[in-house]
Amino acid sequence: MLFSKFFTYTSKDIPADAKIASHRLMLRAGMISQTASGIYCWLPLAVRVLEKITKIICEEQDKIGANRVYFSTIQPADLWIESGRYDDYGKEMLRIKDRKDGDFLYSPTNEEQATDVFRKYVKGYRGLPTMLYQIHWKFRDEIRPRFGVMRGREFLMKDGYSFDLDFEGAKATYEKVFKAYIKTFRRMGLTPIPVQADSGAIGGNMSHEFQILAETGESTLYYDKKLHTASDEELMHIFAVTDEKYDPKTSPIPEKELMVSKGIEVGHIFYFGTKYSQPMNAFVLNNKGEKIYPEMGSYGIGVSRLIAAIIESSHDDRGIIWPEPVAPFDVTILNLHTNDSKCTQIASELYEKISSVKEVLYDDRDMTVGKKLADADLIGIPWQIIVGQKKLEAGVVELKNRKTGKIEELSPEELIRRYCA
Ligand code: P5A
Repeated sequence: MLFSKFFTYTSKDIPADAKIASHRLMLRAGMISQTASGIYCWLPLAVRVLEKITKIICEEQDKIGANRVYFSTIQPADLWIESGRYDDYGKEMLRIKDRKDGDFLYSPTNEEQATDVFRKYVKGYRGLPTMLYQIHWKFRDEIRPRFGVMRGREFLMKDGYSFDLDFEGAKATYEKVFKAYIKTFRRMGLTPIPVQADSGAIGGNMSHEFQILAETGESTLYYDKKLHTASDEELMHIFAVTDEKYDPKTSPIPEKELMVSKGIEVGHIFYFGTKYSQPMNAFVLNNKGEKIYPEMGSYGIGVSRLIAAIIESSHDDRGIIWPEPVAPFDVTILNLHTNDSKCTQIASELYEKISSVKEVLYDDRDMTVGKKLADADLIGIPWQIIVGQKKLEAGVVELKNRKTGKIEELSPEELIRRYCA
């Protein structure tokens, strides 16, 4: 991609209400454009990151046999009347009338719809267990949208729904998704802290939030310090709660073993039994021909919020530092002197060759050296190849690591060999 053709406009002017680093940096890097309170347009740089995150999520969901779908964003109110949630959901739900005066809503979540699709197709126990998921836009009319895409009104969520024949099956599915989520977040360069959100009535903890440590997080976490060294198997059972649930009097962990940190909730998973399958009459016949209401769970990841969480946990004074697996590009080539024919020849050649193996943003814009270097640090692509007059005279270009700031000098040929060998 040529930067001169890439719809990305960096800026220093950002509104005063952008208080946290991720909000400020997303605006400065030209990733999002606000349309209304809590509602954003996602611009090319951000879309590339959303797609990287999506790909990682889908790969891990594939491995546990979940099926990707798109539910409709608009749902008839009838579905929610059936489950009994239509009135309970309150003002957060965006309610819509169509031209025939029919009641509709914009999906804030899709438990009802998943149950509806399930009941239309699955009639017998052989169809279980099964899991449907999507990555799609949601709308919740939050009272206080804030911190940019961190708490939006329109936001992108991965939402999954599972159906099992009995509690044991549902528990096994829940544990499978739990582990897949841990892997998913780790692959994005994050350290997830699974927090017990609800000590469910039936056997063990069956609701977890996945938190990312960050000073700007909205939740306060209390957790056993063993969590940092626990295996994936142990993670689910190590004490970790949010402040709403923490009571020093009943805490199973002595204070000196406890860590207290701020966190950002990037995922939330639930087991809820037959809460929807029963009222919506989504039954299947078991192997004895008896009616069974599937045991269900739902599993959410805040995909758009994740971008903000990743930035909160990986940035410095100069800008974003993308972890390689979610970076919008693998490497950026900076042609510092576009009017110098030697610089342009070398930079173009590097671009052509390296593009065949990596995703490259070639900064071919006619701008000052200072602006180019500042933009590259702001946008945060993990590797920068800097092509400048002086260094080229000495036969080298620079390879800079955005995270460490370390610069290596290499000849263009060596660099091509390194990437393309
Ligand atoms: C689980 C999947 C649910 O909605 N139903 C389907 C369940 N859970 S949740 O906790 O309410 O949301 C899942 C994740 O979505 C993110 N999220 C948000 N992101 C940005 N702005 C918002 N207003 C917002 N609300 C929720 C969170 O990451 C949450 O964990």
